[in-house]
Amino acid sequence: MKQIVIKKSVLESNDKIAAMNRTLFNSEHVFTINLLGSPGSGKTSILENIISKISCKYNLAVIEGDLYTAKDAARIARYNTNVVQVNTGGACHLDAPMIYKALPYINTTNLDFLVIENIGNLVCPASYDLGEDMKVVVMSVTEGNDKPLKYPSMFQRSHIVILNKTDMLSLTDFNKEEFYQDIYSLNETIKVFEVSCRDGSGLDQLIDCLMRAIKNKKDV
Ligand SMILES: Nc1nc2c(ncn2[C@@H]2O[C@H](COP(=O)(O)OP(=O)(O)OP(=O)(O)O)[C@@H](O)[C@H]2O)c(=O)[nH]1
Ligand SMILES: [Mg+2]
Repeated sequence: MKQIVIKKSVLESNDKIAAMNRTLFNSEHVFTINLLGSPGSGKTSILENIISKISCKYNLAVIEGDLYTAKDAARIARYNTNVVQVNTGGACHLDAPMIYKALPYINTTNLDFLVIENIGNLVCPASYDLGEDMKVVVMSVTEGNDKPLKYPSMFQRSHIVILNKTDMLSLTDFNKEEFYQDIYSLNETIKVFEVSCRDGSGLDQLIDCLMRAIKNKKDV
């Protein structure tokens, strides 16, 4: 009982800072996504593909969440992208105050698109609003098609699910029919993109969708 009260107050104060982040993103017309998913599902690999195709057209910045290392930020920095590493020191999710503290290190003036790669975890990060426009969850076929029903809030709160590593489909027992049935039973408006960072399939459709959203936010 006591734990429930504490959790509520943490989320309430998180929401206040998330609203401040959102106000900044809206005033600067920055389309912002919270990139979520299990460890190793392919979040950074997808981000690398997004950067290569979007950065010639739009100004992009990245906030990388990691428990202790700067390995993903180092991958992103290779693309000459504005990237800030946030280390949580062991915490299993990013929260809105962490993003608020990172924002002074990003020039949001003339920024079009901000991607926040969250900690690899299908549970806790779903509960923390960061001020983003969209939650985008990455899951890979190697994780098994039962994950949406086992970790429902992540899929209920996301706008997009990226089903990654489709090049490995034939090596797994992933059942696409069950996956689609489960995912739409949790969230009937979620958009699904089947992609592979290995052979590049499906990425153009995903990137078109993101580019439309970036443009819409610019035009608001
Ligand atoms: N076969 C295959 N491997 C992939 C694909 N996408 C990513 N990988 C591999 O999966 C591993 C994990 O990819 P990352 O992009 O680091 O995954 P992540 O979700 O960012 O991982 P964390 O940040 O540690 O949670 C790497 O070895 C990638 O090369 C894919 O579409 N197909
Ligand atoms: Mg990563």
